[in-house]
Amino acid sequence: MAMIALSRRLRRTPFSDGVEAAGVKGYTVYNHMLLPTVFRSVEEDYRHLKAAVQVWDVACERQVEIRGPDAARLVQMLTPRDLRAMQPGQCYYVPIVDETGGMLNDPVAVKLAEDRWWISIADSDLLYWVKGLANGYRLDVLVDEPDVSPLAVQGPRSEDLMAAVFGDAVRDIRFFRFRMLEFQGRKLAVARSGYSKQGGFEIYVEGGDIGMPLWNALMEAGRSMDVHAGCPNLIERIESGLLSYGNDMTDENTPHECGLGRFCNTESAIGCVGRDALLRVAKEGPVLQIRPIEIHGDRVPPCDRLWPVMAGNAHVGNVSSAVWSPDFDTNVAIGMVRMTHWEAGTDLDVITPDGIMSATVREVFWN
Ligand code: THG
Repeated sequence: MAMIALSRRLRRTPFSDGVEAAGVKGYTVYNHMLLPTVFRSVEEDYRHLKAAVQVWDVACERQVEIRGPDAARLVQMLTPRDLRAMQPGQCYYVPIVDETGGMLNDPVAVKLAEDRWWISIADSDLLYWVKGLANGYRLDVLVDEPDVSPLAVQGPRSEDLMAAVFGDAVRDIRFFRFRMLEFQGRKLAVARSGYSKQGGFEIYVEGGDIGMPLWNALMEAGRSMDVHAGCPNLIERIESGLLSYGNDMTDENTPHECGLGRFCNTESAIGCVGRDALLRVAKEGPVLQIRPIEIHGDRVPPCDRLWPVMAGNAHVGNVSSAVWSPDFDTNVAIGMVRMTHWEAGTDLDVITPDGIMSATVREVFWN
């Protein structure tokens, strides 16, 4: 395929020099920023992620910062997840919905203080929706995109690597909690979280100037642990059932269709702008929903569009992400399937660019 042109609109990150030095072989664009997709090969990266430890430039997970007396009220307007019990030091995975209940984003919300929050966004321009609400409702808040760039450390040896750089305090951080830890005299939020199921941390690097010093410190400290530059891995994330906004769901889908009903407390999420719409759709239940799908036979081609899922001549869903899994020796996929055909064990056909392939709806993802 042809090259993509670099320009000011396609933003570099504070870690781009390190990513290039590590021999990045492919990128995607995410929140108008470079996101690496492959270093050695997607399969080699996958094996290494499951065995060792990787450092990921996920600066493209931009922060929408909300601060001021109305910050908590504004964040609750964004999501049907009830935030009343959330404490500073906690992170929540939160569906963000519009007034129709359509998904606008699926970020991690980080509560720094009662009046200061970061929304760590997936690939959509959520800043404008948040600014629009703040201004339309005349809220007493400031909304902007700060100079904060997440760096993820993922894999089974991530805790030992993080302890070498930040000290043993990292070992006491619980899942989806963060602590403020020091690096070169700067306090950074360090959370146990990340876009893999191999375990790991995310460092919210405040100030691009310490991006490369931190990248280099992690690479040096991890030399004996086989540390390598990595990135969110397509195979591992499909096996794990981690959704990709814009691929697996869009603003046409409700959180319930996305299988994110467990992150909704719509009845008690007073103030959520999508609350009435979601109360209506949640009563009936969704008529299509995300499912793990196994696609039998040869390895699938790259999935760069929806692949129709058929039951005979009836179109009953679409595959949105698919890839060959070396560990499970089959193609693993994520798709939306209509209620009539979403039961585990249902056999279906998927229309791929390589032809019609038989498939089976699975009970659970592959982890
Ligand atoms: N970390 C941070 N920001 C992010 C992502 C991230 N922004 C973009 C994107 N990823 C947002 N999407 C997700 C999707 C899944 C998860 C986090 C962000 C995730 N899900 C777990 C799960 O579904 O099992 C855990 C959810 C939970 O139990 O609360 O981690 O990765 N900073």
